[in-house]
Amino acid sequence: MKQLRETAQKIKSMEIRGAGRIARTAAAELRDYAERLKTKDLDEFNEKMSSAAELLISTRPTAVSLPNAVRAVMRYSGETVDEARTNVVKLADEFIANSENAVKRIGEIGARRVRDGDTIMTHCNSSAAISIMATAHAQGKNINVIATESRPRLQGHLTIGHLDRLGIKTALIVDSAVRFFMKEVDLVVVGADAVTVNGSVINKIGTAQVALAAREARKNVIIAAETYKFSPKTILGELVEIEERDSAEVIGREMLDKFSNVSVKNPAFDVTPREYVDLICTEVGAIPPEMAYIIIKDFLGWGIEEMNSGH
Ligand code: RI2
Repeated sequence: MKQLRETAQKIKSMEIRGAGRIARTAAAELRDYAERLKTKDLDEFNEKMSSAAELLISTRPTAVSLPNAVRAVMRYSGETVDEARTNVVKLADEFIANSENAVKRIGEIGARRVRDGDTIMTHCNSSAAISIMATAHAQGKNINVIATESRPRLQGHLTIGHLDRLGIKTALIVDSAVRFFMKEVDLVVVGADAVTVNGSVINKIGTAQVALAAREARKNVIIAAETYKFSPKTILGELVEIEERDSAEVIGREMLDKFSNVSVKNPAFDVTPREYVDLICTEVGAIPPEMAYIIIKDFLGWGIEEMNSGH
């Protein structure tokens, strides 16, 4: 229980972050938790697994990769605790392996859209988006990247570190300089925390502004998103909840306390309408946003009944 709580806390505090990574971490935690459960009683095992699943899902509300990963593991079955546990381990390991392969495959598919000499703008820190840039670079294409800081958590610093280690020339800019530099950009490549049934993309706050500036300058916007980033619940008309994070991420408490009439708003994500998205690169192919429904239906494999019952 202690380790489960610690993992949940690390995801909540963003010590472990990134939509794909929190999904893999949650799957691994459910596997390890099942292995630690000593009970021989199947009902008790199932109850404890369900509580663990709920705790992990509650840590961050927006990235749909998290409930999708948990759901993939919680499809386990078994007549005995041992059978159930073995199945949990299998499903978790499968999810993690598929997720890692998906990021690699997205790199291969997305790199086809990158030309030698391109300047790519990216926002925040997405392993799927970086996979595209890394693959293009490894293919010998000479690319330059413009990376935003991504206030308030400055995930852009992670991105420049990663690209630097790969030997990719990168310019770091403040978020408000996106439009200023858009004329130098050939392609925008960003990740996703969720993709809705109508092809809208939920990603780090500021992504919608980047896409808007790209549209104005007639530059293509490519989203790098594994199939488990697509949100089945949106088929039922549900909206993706936008996480609102602590004001202390934006301004220190001491500073804020000096004011009487000031509040801070800190949404972690925004919605980019599908009209601003040219292509979504998934591990099963590069699709126009209009095809999001097909991904949810055919590749996530969720039945409507299953969607109605739970997360
Ligand atoms: P990968 C991140 O969320 C960013 O919004 C990033 O674009 C997205 O997850 C996808 O990341 P946060 O955890 O799964 O920083 O592609 O809030 O790594």
